[in-house]
Amino acid sequence: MKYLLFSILTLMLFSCGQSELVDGYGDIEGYITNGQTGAALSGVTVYVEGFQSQTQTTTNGSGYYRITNVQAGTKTINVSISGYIDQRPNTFLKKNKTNSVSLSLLTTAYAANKLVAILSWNTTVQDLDSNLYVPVNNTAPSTHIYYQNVGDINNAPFAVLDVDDTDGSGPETIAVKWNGTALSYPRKHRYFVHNYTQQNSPASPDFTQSEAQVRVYRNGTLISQFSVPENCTQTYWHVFDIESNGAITPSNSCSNSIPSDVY
Ligand SMILES: [Ca+2]
Repeated sequence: MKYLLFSILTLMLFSCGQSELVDGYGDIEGYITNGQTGAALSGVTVYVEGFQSQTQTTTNGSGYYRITNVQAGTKTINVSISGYIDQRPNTFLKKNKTNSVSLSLLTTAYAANKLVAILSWNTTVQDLDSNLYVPVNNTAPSTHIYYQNVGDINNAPFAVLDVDDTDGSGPETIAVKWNGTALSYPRKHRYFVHNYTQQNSPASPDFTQSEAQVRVYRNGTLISQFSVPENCTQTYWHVFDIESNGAITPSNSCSNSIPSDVY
């Protein structure tokens, strides 16, 4: 019994300690962009859910917003503008810090009947590159979609790189056609990211410092999101494969050699 009481008291103390971690206030700022074009979006409504009246603001002409003095802890940020799919990212807001929450929004028209992968990162790394292997023929090699071969969404390979960002932050967006039940080429596709800056200048910040994230939407619904692994110091990040029916199989592994073809 003594031991049980002691355990309960310890648990209570520990719980109090945990809640103290989120005492205090922090700020949130970020940029909201069009995921298809990379253009800044002005007039976007942004607020912290549960605190709408105190925190609601809109982005300026640069797509920038800032919300100050938000209680620290896990918060849901609500981001919306007419014509685009709303976003509600969860973020852990640190106290006494400016927390960065930048997002790219898709129009409902663009997102329809597609799988869309949006890569974003911070400004420490200038140039990350999105890559996709598409098995156009039933033999290797697959068609490789990247900045030198951007593809086409309406014709073979029915996949396209819409934005190549080279000056930090992204977004960098690849879209694949999906008819509701299958991809146009109903075989596995492979998506990975290359740290182009580090490859050409090894002393440059690596993936771990880039805070890279990939969000995957299918028909406008967020179905997966990935953060770069904490120990990813290599130059390639194999993020996921897309199965023939449009399902996502995570990989989240890093290497210094380009990921193998899907064959
Ligand atoms: Ca790039």
